[in-house]
Amino acid sequence: MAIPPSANPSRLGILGGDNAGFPNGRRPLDDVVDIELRAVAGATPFQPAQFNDAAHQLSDAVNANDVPFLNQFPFLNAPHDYAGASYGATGLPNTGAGGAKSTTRRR
Ligand SMILES: [Ca+2]
Repeated sequence: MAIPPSANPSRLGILGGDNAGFPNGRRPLDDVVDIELRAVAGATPFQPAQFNDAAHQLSDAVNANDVPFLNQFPFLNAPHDYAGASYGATGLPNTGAGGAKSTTRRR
């Protein structure tokens, strides 16, 4: 018997009260890092998500993609063009948001 899709999906899957999510399958919006961090620390779906213990607070502080999903197949947006990016002092590509935008392209 399949689990029906959730009308209100939670990025925390079963830990967020959404049985249609990870680990009962994996949707693109599922935050598998946060779910696994919390599960390894002892969080279970039998404790309400609002249960205020350390296991339910663990996170990698990334709660969503930085680009939206597409409305049609393949649903996942194109990856960032790191090959053509210039890099800042942090080692991350300059995106123009909050940093100096460069028009330099590597070849
Ligand atoms: Ca996360």
